[in-house]
Amino acid sequence: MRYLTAGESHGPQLTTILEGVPAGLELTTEMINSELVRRQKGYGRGRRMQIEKDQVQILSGVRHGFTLGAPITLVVQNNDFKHWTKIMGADPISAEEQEEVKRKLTRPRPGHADLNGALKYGHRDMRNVLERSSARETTVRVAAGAVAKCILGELGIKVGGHVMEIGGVKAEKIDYHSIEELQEITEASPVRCLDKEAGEKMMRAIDKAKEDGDSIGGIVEVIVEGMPIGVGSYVQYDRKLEAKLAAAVMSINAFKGVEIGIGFEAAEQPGSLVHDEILWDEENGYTRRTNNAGGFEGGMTTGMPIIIRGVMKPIPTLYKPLQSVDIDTKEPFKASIERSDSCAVPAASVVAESVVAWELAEAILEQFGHDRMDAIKENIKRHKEYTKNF
Ligand code: EPS
Repeated sequence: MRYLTAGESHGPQLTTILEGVPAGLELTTEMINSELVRRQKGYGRGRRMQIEKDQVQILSGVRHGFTLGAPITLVVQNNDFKHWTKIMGADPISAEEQEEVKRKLTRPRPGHADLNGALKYGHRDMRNVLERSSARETTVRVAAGAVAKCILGELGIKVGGHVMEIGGVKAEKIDYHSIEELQEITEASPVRCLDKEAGEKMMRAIDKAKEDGDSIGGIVEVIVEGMPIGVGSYVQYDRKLEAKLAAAVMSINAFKGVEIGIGFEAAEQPGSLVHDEILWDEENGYTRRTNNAGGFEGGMTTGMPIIIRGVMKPIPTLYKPLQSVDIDTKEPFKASIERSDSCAVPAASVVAESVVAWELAEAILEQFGHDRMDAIKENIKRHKEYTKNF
């Protein structure tokens, strides 16, 4: 299974084509829209989110609520495009129109893709970079992730996510009994935080950043329950599922680091406290006493919950000006902007769930078959029996 996305932030629409989704998967517009809505919510977003009301159109590969096995095309219109038709149109515009448009960007924002992207592709107008590097693209990554979640859901694999930290405010570790309970609590929190008190403090931190014309980042965690044992492989570097997940999370806009299980904390502990002891019982087969490995050993799943965290840096588009250089005049300047989010960590937690779901669904299909959902279900059932009695 693979997918590509296309589309600019202020262009007409975002598109993704999903290739290799098995036939016979229940999939509706509503199932995808409910995920798009989750990404759009979240305390700290700017005015753009009031303009957009993301709704997917399924343009191929699905008929009467079930996938056909054919490529699935998903599109989401950008409502904001109506304000940008001249600036973002595909066809050439006249000199007078260019004069009218006048939105050439020559002042790179520190922390954004602007300068490196302009140098790489030779764009003197950095709008050509920012339009595609914008996190608006994550809309269709969430749409793709929604399809992956449907695949996992039919196989009894559940994905949840939450925000652990925003702008230095850390959530206390709160126990939850099931992914459903985690989802219920985080859905009710404007910052997707399990710890209500910390959530309030996070909102105040976002207010403060906004007042100061600044932005703040944070840490999100994704948890996946129900993965069969032994998905992924140790035999080749590019088949290690843990590495694929890390790459997927790192590919989210503004993400700068990933941890699995206890992650960096493993450096501080002896092996006897880090490694998860192996148990066996008739009902559950092989399990672990602890889950410090976050569901992975040797690039393969252990059958324990997958736990992966990612850190998002503060958004680089700031009201508070930072020093930069105009690429036309080479003069220094201090940039200020028209519109930005002060914090997009809650939205990023939904994106993280989506990209993790995609990688896991892809790994499942690679191991258990690509064509039909009913055959994949059978194969997994057999595999579970096999591993239990191994
Ligand atoms: C973004 C800048 C803002 C965000 C945008 C990502 O958009 P604009 O430049 O139109 O104000 O709102 O995020 C989204 C539109 C979205 O759907 O998440 C950026 O530069 O990355």
